[in-house]
Amino acid sequence: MTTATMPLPPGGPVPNADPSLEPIRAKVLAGERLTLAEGEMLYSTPDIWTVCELAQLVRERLHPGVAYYNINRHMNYSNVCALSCKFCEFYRKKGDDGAYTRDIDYIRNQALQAIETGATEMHIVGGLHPYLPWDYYPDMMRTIRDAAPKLHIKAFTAVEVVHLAKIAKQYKRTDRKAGIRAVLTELKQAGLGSIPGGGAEVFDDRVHDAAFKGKIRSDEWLDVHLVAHELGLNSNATILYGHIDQRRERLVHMEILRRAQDQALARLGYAGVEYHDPEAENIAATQGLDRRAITLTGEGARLPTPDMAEREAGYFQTIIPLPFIPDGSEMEHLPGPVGLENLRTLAVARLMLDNFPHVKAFWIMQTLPMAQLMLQNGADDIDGTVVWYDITKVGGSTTHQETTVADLQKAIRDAGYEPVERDTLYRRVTREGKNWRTGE
Ligand code: V47
Repeated sequence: MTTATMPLPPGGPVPNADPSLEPIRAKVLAGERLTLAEGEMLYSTPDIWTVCELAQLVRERLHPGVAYYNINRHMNYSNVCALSCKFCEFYRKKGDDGAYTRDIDYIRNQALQAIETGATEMHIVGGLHPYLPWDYYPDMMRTIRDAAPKLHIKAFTAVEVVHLAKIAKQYKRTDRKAGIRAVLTELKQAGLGSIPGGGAEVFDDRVHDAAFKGKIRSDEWLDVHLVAHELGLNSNATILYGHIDQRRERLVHMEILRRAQDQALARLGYAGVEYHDPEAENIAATQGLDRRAITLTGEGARLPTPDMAEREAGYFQTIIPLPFIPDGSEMEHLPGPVGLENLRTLAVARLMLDNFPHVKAFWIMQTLPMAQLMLQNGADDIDGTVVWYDITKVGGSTTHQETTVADLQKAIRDAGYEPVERDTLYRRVTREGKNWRTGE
């Protein structure tokens, strides 16, 4: 039988076509919020291509024809950590082989090297160091700002910020936000520009207790981001999936994040609509989050812009789904998610997180070929040149994990998009060599 005479598979030309997704399609087209039950359908349907098509529809509406990358450099000031999370390959105990803590000269040098390559951003995270004094952290910010005033400093995951509030002796159990506000205010004055999305893992107590006991829970992670937003700092969010979590728990995580973003957008003047999802009401109530839904995915919706953050009202910019990388961790026996599960989770995140402007396929963890595929299935950003990455090493890679601008641009062009260099706040960058500016 030739291909031309072969019968079509059951259900027509789309493999596993699922007509029960049509009501979801209608809601996506109308820019309406999907319920948790609809999220479960997106995860359980065999028709993954319709899920991807819908995510792509949203992505195209928000960012037609373009995909973003940046020139950045990741730096870890120390891998010494008081915690021992089971999914983590990065942490060491003081005195262990390979434990390191960078001094201020090293940090200054990193900043100088970053601007030498034209970087616009330095992304800094580290372990919860048990002995470094509080002053080390604002000193680090000032050192970078003085050496490289234009370099945007995106630093400290929420769990680090809570740790800093403790070592700065600002942390009060009775008023957690006050301590967080005190340290973020000082760090911002010293040069901090925004907060990365790490450390969120999966907002679920069962998963927390089994895989990262000792780390802050969802309520404190949210406190840090909500306070950052109140101070006019933008932030990102992650979800670390594909270990002992279940798909339902990922959806609850997304529900909590979008409710927190509803709050940030309400502060920026966005109007919400009444939204009722009986299954989600409890989740919102336990987190004390607003009940009006603000979506950005409808036809003609206006995205928030960085000048809004400068008016003391930050917001979540990007969701970054992080597939669990087992290599070298205590949970190495688990297989980790691959291929279609990664593609589907990214598409589901694009559809459920209807008020997040951007979805990032972080090429270091997804791999560049997969990140490229994701650009056609919901993602609009693939992160940057990175240079040095110590948190995860896919398939035996080392800490030197760098890609060139040419490779990033080629991956984006081959996916059918115009590559747009952005700064951390998603402003377009115009560049001549290592000199750059934003604002056109
Ligand atoms: O906080 C740790 C996660 C995060 C593993 O904000 C792991 O733009 C997978 O947050 N497998 C760090 N994930 C990465 C991160 C990030 C990356 C790129 C951009 C941005 C941004 C944020 O990685 C950690 C933790 O949540 N992580 N171990 C692992 N084995």
